[in-house]
Amino acid sequence: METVLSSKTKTVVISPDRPFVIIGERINPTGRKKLAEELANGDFSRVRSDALAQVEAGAAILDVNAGVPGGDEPEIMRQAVQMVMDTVDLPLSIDSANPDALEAGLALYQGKALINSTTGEDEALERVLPLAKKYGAAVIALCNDERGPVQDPQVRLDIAKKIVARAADHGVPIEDLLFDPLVMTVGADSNAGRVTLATMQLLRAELGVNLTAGASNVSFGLPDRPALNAAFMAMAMNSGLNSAITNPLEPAVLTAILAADLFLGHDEYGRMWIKGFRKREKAKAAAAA
Ligand code: THG
Repeated sequence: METVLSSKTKTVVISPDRPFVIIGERINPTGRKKLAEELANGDFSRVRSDALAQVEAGAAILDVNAGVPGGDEPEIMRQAVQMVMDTVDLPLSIDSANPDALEAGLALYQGKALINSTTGEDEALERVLPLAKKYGAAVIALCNDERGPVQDPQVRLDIAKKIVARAADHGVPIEDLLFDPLVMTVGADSNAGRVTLATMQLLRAELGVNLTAGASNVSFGLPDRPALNAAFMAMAMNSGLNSAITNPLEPAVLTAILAADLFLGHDEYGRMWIKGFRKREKAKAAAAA
């Protein structure tokens, strides 16, 4: 199964047979006070620099979240999407729980975007699926519903099945759905990682769908987050995760992704691994000089 996203001139394919796709997470004011302030004041310069840095580090898609507390989210989304489009040429993931903000981004975006996201709740599906159809976008589908996150992989699979059926009713094909198994911090529930990994395996085995996840969520509230995020990423990739919303500027995470791609047979002759190694050596030399 191939999930295809595009920008003006670039196409990105997410598939179990291809290298992992990094969706850069940093254009998101949640937990970034400075960025939140700047966005509220109409300063989008950090959106530009974060876009450039993440693409240079290896992101193939960029997530754009404009959720500033008390801010005009549709307007901030519009300006952020415009800034990213003016800066880099790659597909975007328009990240909001607010349908007006989703539509503000989609209406302006040139290409096949990713809508982030719908849940399995009827209300969310009836709002988001028509937007996907109208703009020809793909959709991230979270495996939760009105019950909130349930710590049971079978329940999460059943929600995914419902979303597949509902999407078909709206003319949105299964390959335009990226399922998010729900990543929550192991800091709050030590079983959260296990449940998420089992959900990934079930979704792949039962539905054959492509997957994505907010992978950095796994370590919220714990020390040494990069080490946890990197280890989780390698385990998740072995469970079928083939894209993630994560931070490619974090060397431990990026290295884990490249290593796992190599071990999973997605890096012929280790070309990407060797290229990554050379890039790190060059950066080290530049830092020492
Ligand atoms: N699923 C889907 N979309 C998502 C999430 C998900 N979007 C948002 C989020 N979860 C994924 N994105 C992030 C972005 C940042 C962080 C975690 C997940 C993060 N930020 C640091 C913090 O808050 O401490 C701050 C980073 C900084 O200062 O630069 O951890 O699950 N579909």
